[in-house]
Amino acid sequence: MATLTIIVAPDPRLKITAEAVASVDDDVRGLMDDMLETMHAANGVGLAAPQVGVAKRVIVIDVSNPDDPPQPMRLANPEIVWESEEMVGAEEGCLSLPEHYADVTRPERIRVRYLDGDNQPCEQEADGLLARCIQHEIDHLDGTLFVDHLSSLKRNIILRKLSKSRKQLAPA
Ligand code: GNR
Ligand code: NI
Repeated sequence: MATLTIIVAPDPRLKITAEAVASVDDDVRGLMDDMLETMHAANGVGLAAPQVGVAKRVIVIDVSNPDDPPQPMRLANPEIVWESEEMVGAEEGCLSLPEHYADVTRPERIRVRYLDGDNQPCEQEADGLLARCIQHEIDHLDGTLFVDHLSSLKRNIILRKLSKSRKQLAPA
């Protein structure tokens, strides 16, 4: 197991469309475990492979309460096969947009199809934070960040602040 470096926006590696995996083999399982370790260390509830520089359709999620036992989920090639007409707004954050938060409106309930950590096809219905997190992570696989759901004004304010704070940390 290893912790990986999380890429911060703006970065072209966060804008790519990730490739489906052929199957969940030992390599993909290793990636999933490293991603879970990285996500837990960063106190996140989800992480997508492009955030650690890997252009594969792999996500991990753990929306369990920090005081309860962990409930890690490993999903490869996740696809939303149904979404509710009801939409709901809630505040989102992203480990690739540190310290920025905004309200995002998304379908309230979804059904997702995926391969689990044992390469087994699964389907699960989700609502609440889990549904929101699955949609947020699948967005990452298609090069979409939560700021892409906001007005260009709000998006550009956040991206400019991140770009500016990075230049101060590492003068080019
Ligand atoms: O840790 C995270 N919290 C979160 C809160 C609301 C909606 C989505 C998320 S996912 C985010 C971690 C992350 O950036 N995943 O890509
Ligand atoms: Ni994110």
